[in-house]
Amino acid sequence: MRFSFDLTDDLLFEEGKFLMIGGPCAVEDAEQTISTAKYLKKLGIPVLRGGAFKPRTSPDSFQGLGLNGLEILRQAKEETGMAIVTELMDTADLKELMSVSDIIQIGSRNCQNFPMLRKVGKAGKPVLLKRGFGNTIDEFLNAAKYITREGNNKVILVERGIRTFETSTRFTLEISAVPVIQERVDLPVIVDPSHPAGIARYVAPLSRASVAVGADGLMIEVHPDPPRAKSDSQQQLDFNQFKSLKDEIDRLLPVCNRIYL
Ligand SMILES: [Mn+2]
Repeated sequence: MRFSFDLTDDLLFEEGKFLMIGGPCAVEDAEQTISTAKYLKKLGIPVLRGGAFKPRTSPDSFQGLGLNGLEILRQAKEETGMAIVTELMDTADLKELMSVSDIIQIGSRNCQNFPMLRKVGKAGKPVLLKRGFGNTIDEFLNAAKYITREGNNKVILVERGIRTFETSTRFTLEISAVPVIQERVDLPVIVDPSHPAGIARYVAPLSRASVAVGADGLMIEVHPDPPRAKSDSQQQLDFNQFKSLKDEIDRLLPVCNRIYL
């Protein structure tokens, strides 16, 4: 078996299982996050994403609710029983973040923040490491090694698109990274189709391609009212869009030898 580890007491992630993670780009308020969590839970999605600390390209953009955002995620977890993944932006927040988050996310911009990688490695909780958008596969795998070297093998690798000369999409989803990485390391590889797409209508086709190429899961941005989202509004799926995508994945998984985690 390529990998097998616990995400929580109830969630064993192992080869053959398909991990679905959904939720808003950012935690904006309790209503927005908890209504999304409840909807996803109803569809059987086990893990809720949502940024409390947001790495925004411009300092003028919405920066996230910080610790208040963590409290909203704590409430969503209590109300739905979903596991939580949220991004760590500053290791000073690690303890607070770990009190809520079952999985620690390291974002694309911190993929090569080596002191941070060592610290989350030592912390021992599962880590979701997103590929830096300017990183080769070798650089990405070396970043993962900073975590596993600390004795933490609970690492989920995320292909989320790289920067190329192409500007029609936000980033270029490097679908070939999935089989290449799976051949090189015994870690799960999931795909985030939302950030490379940049536009909601491309999220479903990229998701289908990810299932077909053999990804071990998907992480998708879902918002109750995408046009009003405070970040990444163009690419977030509304509930109905997510439901139809989920129906398509339901049909594809058996063909691709995967069952939902
Ligand atoms: Mn986002």
